[in-house]
Amino acid sequence: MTLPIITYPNKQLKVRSSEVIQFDGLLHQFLDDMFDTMMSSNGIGLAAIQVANPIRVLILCIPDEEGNQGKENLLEIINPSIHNPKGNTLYQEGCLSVPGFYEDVERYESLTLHYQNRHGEPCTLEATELLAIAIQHEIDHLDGKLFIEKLTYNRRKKFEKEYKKAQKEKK
Ligand code: QAP
Ligand code: CO
Repeated sequence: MTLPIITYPNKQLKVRSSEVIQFDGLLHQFLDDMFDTMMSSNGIGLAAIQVANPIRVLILCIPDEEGNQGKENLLEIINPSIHNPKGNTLYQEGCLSVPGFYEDVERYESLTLHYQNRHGEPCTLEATELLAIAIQHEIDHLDGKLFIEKLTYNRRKKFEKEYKKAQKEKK
C-alpha cells in the first residue's frame, strides 16, 4: 500500500522523530508501505516523517551499476547514529518532499552507521559515495531538517522563488 508524501512547507517535516522501541508486525507493515511509496514515486530514499509518521525509521534503495533498484538492495534503517565521519563531498540533492528542486549540498564523504534492522538487531555499515550522502540526507529528516536549510542565503532565496512559482503553476 502506498502512503501520501508530505511536501514542503508542511510543518510536520520540522518535527524531531522518536526512537522505535517496538519491532512488531505493525512496524513491518509500515516498512513495506514505505517501500511501495518510495518505489512508486521514483525515490532512492525515504524517511518515516515524509509519510507523516514521526519515528526514527528510514529506507534506502540505491540503484546498482546497471541502474536496477531491486528489493535485494533495500536497506531498512531504524534508530541510526553516525560515527567516524570523514571528508567532505558535494552532491546535487533532491527530495520527494521538495519535488522538482535540486541543489548542491555538502556532506561527509564516508561514515560508519550504527542502526537496528526491522527485527531490532544491531547492525553496522560502512558507507561512502551516494549511500553515505543519502544516509545523511535521511537522518536530517529524522531531526526535522530539510536539505534546503543547508543552502546559502542566496540559493535559499532562489529556491523559495522557483518553488513558489512551480506551486502556482500546478494549481
Ligand atoms: C534523498 O531523494 C537523496 O524532486 C532521496 O521530482 C537525495 O529519492 C539521497 C525525487 C540525493 C541522496 C542524494 C525527487 C523524485 C526523489 C524529486 C529522492 C522528484 C522525484 C528524491
Ligand atoms: Co528527503
